[in-house]
Amino acid sequence: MTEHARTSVSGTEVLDAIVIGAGFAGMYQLYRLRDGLGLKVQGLEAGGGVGGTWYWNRYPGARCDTESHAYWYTFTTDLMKEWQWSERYPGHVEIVRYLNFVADKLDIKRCFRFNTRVVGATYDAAANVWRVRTDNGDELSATYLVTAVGCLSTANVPKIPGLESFKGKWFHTGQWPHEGVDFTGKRVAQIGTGSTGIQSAPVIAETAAHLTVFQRTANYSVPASNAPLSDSFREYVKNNAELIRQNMRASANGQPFFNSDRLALETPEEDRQALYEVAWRRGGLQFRGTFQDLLANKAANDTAAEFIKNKIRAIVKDPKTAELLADIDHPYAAKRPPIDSGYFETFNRDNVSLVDVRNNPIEAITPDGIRLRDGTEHKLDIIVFATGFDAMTGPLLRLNIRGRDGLELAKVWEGGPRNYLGLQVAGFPNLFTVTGPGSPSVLCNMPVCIEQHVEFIADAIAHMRKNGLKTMETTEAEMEKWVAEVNRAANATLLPQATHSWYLGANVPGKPRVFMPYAGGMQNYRKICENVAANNYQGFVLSA
Ligand code: NA7
Repeated sequence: MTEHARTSVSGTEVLDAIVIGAGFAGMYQLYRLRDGLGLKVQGLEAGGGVGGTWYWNRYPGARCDTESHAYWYTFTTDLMKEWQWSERYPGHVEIVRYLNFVADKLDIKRCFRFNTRVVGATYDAAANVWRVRTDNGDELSATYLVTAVGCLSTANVPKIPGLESFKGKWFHTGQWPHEGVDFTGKRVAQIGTGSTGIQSAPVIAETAAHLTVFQRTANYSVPASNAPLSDSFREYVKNNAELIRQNMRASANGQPFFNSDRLALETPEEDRQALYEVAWRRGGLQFRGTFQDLLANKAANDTAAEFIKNKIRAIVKDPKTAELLADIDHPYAAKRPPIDSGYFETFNRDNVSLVDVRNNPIEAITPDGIRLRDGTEHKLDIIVFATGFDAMTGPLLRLNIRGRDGLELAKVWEGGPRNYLGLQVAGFPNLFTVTGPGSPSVLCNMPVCIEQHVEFIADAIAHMRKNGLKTMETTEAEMEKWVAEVNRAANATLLPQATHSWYLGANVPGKPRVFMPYAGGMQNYRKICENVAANNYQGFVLSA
């Protein structure tokens, strides 16, 4: 026990901190509190190992859309120099291997209880502790509670009547069986054409007898142009680790590249097309940075949208399928822009077909397959739900968190998430939410915003302990102001124009439509947080 640990009235040890989740965020938070501050910390993780999102998302083709040399911890360049990625975009197996490498290096696995899901967390004001219950029946107490549960960890399986009657097998991509799924010779349905579906369809099609993709909303996608990394690039990364880290921290999206200063609307048509063509061939998320005004101006965005739609029409041979795939109803990158490895080309295979469920929705799942509203029935052996997540709020709400006087987080958020800086909710002292709604989170390269939050939280706790302060809690007034700022930032962009986006909670029936991530840019958000800390944690009430 460290000198900081104390004992509760019932005699059970009170930990300094509990960290929920063993992904990028939880691992670093635990390390930072334990080794940086010398606290007694317990980690709790539902999965059987470290990895977070990547522990669960093992579906065919699962791969990160941030380039590998930017998808890792950068809090120390030592780790950047020791690890070598093999491909331009890291696949899920390699990411889990990387996170295990870091966990072993930092010796943090011994501080996590795996296969342990948190089912409740209640603040005990008299003792100033959080009491956390797990599905193993344990109760743990700690002064500080940090959630590091990720933004995309609560699977969204649509409630389609009849699913329980299906005689075949079904899977959600975010809860993929660790032993894998054999599609050989099977008639497979994939519902969903977001980033996940766009990654999985080409791989499933390679072995399935037939793959039918059920598309509700057509989506843009740009080639990932994934490839093995050359030795010279890996050498470059090693020699330039500090520069890469600085660029990631200075950019709006936590990426190692910067968006161009050029404006699409001020660029002559011929040059504009040439620039898009170069960006298309280079591939990846950088396509979004071809021009500065793509997410600010609809007419500018239209130029990128039309370029991609024309590419789809050129790639897909069957004109009807091509038109369905290119019939995209929202601005480019207003929803998360996928990148792919042969997605549109997949529809040129004889064993792949596309079904429009926008105009002819899925009515029921039958024992033998999927029935559409017009009565058409698709006979199936396997259904893959690539239907996304109850994003951002879902993972937090299912923790069943109660603050002062039994106040339920679910109650405070019934009209949508409200908090300060995405970090704290009034009525929930000493509870910190890493990459909570209202922070840049999913609009940023996740490790970058995670590191910033983890460091902010660790510094705030250090400040409290140094100054003999017992609680840190934001106020209703600060939450109001921050929610207004989150809305202002979103409305300054085209992002809210994708009205069916999970950024808005629109993919989950009944979920409040509130734009959740902070769209003001990671570099600006970082400055806001630095000013808050420098001004004695302005917006938080610190009590002795
Ligand atoms: P997304 O981006 O939420 O995509 C889910 C897809 O599933 C999307 O095409 C949805 O159509 C579709 N969907 C959801 N429910 C249904 C029903 N009931 N019927 C038909 N189609 C449905 O999730 P992903 O897993 O692809 O990606 C999530 C993030 O992970 C991604 O953005 C990256 O950040 C990593 P819709 O568009 O709602 O009409």
